Amino acid sequence: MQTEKKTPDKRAIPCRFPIDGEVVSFEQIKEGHINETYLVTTDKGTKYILQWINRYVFPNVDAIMNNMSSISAFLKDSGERMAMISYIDTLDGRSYYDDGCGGAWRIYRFVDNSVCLPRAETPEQFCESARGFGAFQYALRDFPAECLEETIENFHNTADRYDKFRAAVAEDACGRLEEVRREARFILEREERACRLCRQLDRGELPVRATHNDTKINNVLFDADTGKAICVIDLDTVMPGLSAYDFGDAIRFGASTAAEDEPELDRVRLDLEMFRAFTRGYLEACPSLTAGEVAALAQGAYTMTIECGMRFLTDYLMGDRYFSVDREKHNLDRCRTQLKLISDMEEHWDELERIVAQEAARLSV
Ligand code: GN1
Ligand code: MG
Repeated sequence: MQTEKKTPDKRAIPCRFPIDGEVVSFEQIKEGHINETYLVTTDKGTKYILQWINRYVFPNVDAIMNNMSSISAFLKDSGERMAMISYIDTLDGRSYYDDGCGGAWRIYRFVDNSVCLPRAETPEQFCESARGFGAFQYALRDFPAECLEETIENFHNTADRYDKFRAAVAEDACGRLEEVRREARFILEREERACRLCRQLDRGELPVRATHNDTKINNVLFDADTGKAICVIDLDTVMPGLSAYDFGDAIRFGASTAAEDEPELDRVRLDLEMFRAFTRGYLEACPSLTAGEVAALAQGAYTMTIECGMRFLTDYLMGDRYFSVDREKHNLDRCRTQLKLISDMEEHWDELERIVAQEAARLSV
């Protein structure tokens, strides 16, 4: 017998936590492709951020929550002045609420006077976001990364992403391959170059750090008055990784002249001024990077961009099961912007390397 799929009453979820007052408003914040986020306000005027965690993507919610508590504990013990959001336990003392319909929910107090930017409008803003991510990396420089659980296995293992991509191409589950042959070829031809960081990692040439791994600018909270970065959010993918991943993922999103899903590819370019601004902020805020890590930053931008393009295309081939989509071919449009950025990076490669070297030199004199 078929059982009906239950859906929870979302507005009732906040009452599972010790919130201050009665819920008077409940609005969805449309950011991010994976989890669902809501701004909840009570009659006392207290605001909270409530999140539904996508368990298709994050099957091990306990791992996420454990990683976050070990990081918070480390920052507290080491006396680092790095602000972090703290989740509120449920009324029965759990770190998240299981709604019995397959959903996991967690909540934190909205950070007063903070704003989240969907994109950087100026190099100064982008530089400030880099200071936020750089400060996070710096605060965790001595954190034993191996203590963190991998919340998504092989998340930035580019070689493994290639294997999954090839499997999706071979299966062509939705009959979409014909339409994307050009993009698929573009990605496959660049495998050696895309996987350079993986190989450096295997050879032990780069230190494994506790990294954020999802460094879009909308994962930084800024002070609404001063414009300064307050803290980084969306810590679900904090895992052992490379500093170049954090640098690179931020670049692929924030140094593009257009939105990640811009269908008009002529509008998509890599903005070198933005690239420089992010490099400057990141290096300033994270002076603990080794020379090898600094030398790997431009490659981080390349790897994260092609990897993300490949992930979008893999999902498109598999029927849009991972990233949420708002329109037909949404993942294909997203893939194409990333590949356009890759062409731009190839064209300006020497310049990218030069900018990183110049910004590093600027700090060491
Ligand atoms: C996802 O949901 P959001 O926007 O924070 C994805 C990132 C991608 C990004 C592309 C857990 O992040 O890896 O870079 O979309 N997060 C996960 O915009 O897969
Ligand atoms: Mg996010």
